[in-house]
Amino acid sequence: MNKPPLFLAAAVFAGAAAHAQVTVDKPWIRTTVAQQTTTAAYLTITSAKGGKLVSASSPVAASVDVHEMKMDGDLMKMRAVDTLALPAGQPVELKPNGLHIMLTGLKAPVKAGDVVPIRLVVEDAKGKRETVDVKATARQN
Ligand SMILES: [Cu+2]
Repeated sequence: MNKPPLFLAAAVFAGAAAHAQVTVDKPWIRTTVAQQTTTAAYLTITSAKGGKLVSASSPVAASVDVHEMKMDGDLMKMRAVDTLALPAGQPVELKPNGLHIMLTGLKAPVKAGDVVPIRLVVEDAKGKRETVDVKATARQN
């Protein structure tokens, strides 16, 4: 009966060593104008071993979701994505007119140069979750 706990400890250690499997490049967030309570953030995310982005949050917004843009007839519409697949080693680019991180219920305007923290939760193929803290700098475009 002594072996299972030891095995578990080894698994936890391996999980800890797997951190930093996810890297984020070029995070930024779009500035808002007066009365605007939504905005979008963009970044490039890469999971070395593959996984999926399962949730996002930020202290500046009531809710944060991943959205995609899709043509609906002549209209470009956005839609929430439950999870965003991150193929192993392949950068996934979130950019204007494509995938984006949607922040709704902003508590204050986002001004140029603001640094907005966004927390991403990525799950690997084994269901192990990793938290990635991102700092997105605000700019207009
Ligand atoms: Cu959106």
